Amino acid sequence: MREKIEQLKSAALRQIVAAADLAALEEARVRFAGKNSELTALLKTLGTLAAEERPKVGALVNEAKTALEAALTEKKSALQQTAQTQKIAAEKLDVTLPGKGLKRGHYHPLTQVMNEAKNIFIRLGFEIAEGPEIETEYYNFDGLNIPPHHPSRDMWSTLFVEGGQLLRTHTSPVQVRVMEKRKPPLAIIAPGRVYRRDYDATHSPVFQQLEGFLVNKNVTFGDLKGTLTEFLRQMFGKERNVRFRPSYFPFTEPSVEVDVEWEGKGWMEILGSGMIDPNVFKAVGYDPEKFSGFAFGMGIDRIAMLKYGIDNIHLMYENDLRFLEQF
Ligand code: 2U9
Repeated sequence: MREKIEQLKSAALRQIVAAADLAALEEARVRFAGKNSELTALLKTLGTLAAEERPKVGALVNEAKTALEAALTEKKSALQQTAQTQKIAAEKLDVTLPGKGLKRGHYHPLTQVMNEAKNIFIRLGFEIAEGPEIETEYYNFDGLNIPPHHPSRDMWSTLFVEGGQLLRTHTSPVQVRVMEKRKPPLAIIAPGRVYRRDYDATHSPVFQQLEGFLVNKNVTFGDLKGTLTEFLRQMFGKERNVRFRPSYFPFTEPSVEVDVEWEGKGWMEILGSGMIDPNVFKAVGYDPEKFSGFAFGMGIDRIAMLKYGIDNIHLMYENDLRFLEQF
């Protein structure tokens, strides 16, 4: 019996010392010190021994158990220490490595040009007004001196919606609404999306406009020319050639169109303008004898195409990253 105990004890200690990891150590514990271990089984057979042997053997078994438990505890903490050291080594961070650069987003080219245009006019003293994209015929046409059945309505390829309303073909309705509510002096810009039934390289069914007007006493064509020239200089630089040429719009008289020189390719029309027609003033209740003003309108898409050399307007509405990343 004593021999058996000694054997078990040294076999157990060997296995404990040899355990390579916590799982192996647990296996040794179950095998030599667990409920179903041989040592436990030995304790249960104490009853079969002679009475004077029992306490001695019992003490031996207990001593063996205590020794095993001490060895287990010691080995366990050594293994835990090793595991911890390995884990720290494996997870080591080199804080001196360069970080992964965060990719920075940017505004859509149209938004960039729109913001630039708005800011130029804001610096010149204009304020921004906005209005609905679904409009009535009155605000889109009649109020702008474009009567029903008048051939000038053909200038806008209008998209109608149910209930007699339409998608605004320009942002002019915003300006009619402002004039109805407020009295001069006024200097307003109306930026926004507009819609026309048009489709080719330079026409999209949705595009962005910036229109504006200035109304006061004694506003002249000189004010129109000065304001727009200043805008063009800030947008395209002082060196760029521009030209004003006579044109026609139902809501302005006289009217002009402005072209910007297009390196080597002639001229590109980018805006229309004119002195506000007396009929427009009458429609909003202003006295055309007392007030005068100029109005203008420009296609933001066109300006972006000219500034960045984009030859197809649709690129700006397809949102292909290969295109957008270039701005
Ligand atoms: C009111 C009175 C007058 C706005 C104007 C233009 C000339 C014009 C086009 C340029 C290219 C639109 O983007 S485009 O297709 N616009 O030529 N717009 S005068 O005149 C107004 C507006 C509102 C009350």
